[in-house]
Amino acid sequence: MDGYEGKLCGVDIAECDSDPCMNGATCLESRTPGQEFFVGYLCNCRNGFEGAHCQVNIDECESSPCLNGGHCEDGVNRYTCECPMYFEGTDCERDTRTCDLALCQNGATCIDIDNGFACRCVVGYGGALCESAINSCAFEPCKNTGVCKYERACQCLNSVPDLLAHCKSNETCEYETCVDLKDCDVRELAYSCDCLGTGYAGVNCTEDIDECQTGDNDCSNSGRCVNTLGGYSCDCSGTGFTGDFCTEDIDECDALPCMNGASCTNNRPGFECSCAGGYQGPLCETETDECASGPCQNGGVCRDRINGYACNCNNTGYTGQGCTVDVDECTVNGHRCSSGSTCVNLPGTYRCQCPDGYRGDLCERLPVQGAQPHRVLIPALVFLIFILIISVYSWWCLRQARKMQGKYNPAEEEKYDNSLPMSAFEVDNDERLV
Ligand SMILES: [Ca+2]
Ligand SMILES: [Ca+2]
Ligand SMILES: [Ca+2]
Ligand SMILES: [Ca+2]
Repeated sequence: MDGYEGKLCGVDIAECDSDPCMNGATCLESRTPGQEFFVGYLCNCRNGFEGAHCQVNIDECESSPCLNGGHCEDGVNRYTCECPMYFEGTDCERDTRTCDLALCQNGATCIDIDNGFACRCVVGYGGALCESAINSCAFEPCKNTGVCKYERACQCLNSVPDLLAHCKSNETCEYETCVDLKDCDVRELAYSCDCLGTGYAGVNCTEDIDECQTGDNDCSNSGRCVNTLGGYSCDCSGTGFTGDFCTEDIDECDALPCMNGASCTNNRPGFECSCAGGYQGPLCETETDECASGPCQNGGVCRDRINGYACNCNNTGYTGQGCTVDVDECTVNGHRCSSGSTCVNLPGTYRCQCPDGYRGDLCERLPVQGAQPHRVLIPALVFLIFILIISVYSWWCLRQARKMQGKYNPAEEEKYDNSLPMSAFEVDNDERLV
């Protein structure tokens, strides 16, 4: 165990004999193990020192006791302040400056007060001597080209003179310069933004104005308002106008929109095409189908042409531009009535008036023979007589055959051997073959 020696550690060592404590400290021996001074000894430091052996000189300057820029000099259990010019006192706390020194800067007004002087800064400056420009606009808080205007961030109210309210660069009041804290007013903002004409609103001109919603837009002639960030635009499509606000008429004729020889007239808005004959449509782009109205009558075939039509009246019986004029087939010799018949003109056709006895559309059939009946009757009578003779003869032959009363069956030889002359069978006519 420290501080003891011997076989049973029972002999206390006299540590203080070797002067372990520094800087004039008092050394105390510990005599009883486990009690007050178990280490064996203790250094009782003088004021201004610390540490186990009082080896450390305490730095009294550490708390920066010297005010107003005074230089601190550390001593033993004390400090001394070397004050700058015009400052006095232990801690340089006394300000002996007066307005005579004209220390206020940047156009500030100087006021003599009990301890020194005070500067009333002009707007835009702060600090004890108004030496710092504290224009919060320097931080550019106003966006989107909003114009920033600096306003003092703090002021003292009521009985406290305004001039005593100094603004630090961060624009909070130096409260200590106000007599009473409650009298010092800090504005939330030390600036204001003028957003006029920026298209934005809000404290910092960051909120887009929807000009289409507010109606604060100049889109004309039914141009469609389109909101954009910081402004708006006008969609002039379909209006016939152009320009930022759809106010300039488009001369559409410049682009030669009218087709097929049409003439173009610029209007405000729009334009107009005057079509050449035979064309139609807004741009005269369509060739008119003159056949569409069915101008060809009586089955005439219509053929469309430019700015007109033609009727093919072939085989209709009509003629003329619209196949409306009847063809007089009888006079133009266009009929086929047989000679001798009379042509009668009809609308779209003709007919043939046949002479007596002639028939057919064209009276082409010969006259009927009924007018000379002997030409038919005589051949018919001859024919009948012929039939009668044949019949009588046949009857006579049949009667003769029945008189024979028998039948003849030829032998096989008769059937197949034609060489046998019929004379071999010559018998009496009355003899019957069996
Ligand atoms: Ca906008
Ligand atoms: Ca136009
Ligand atoms: Ca046509
Ligand atoms: Ca006719």
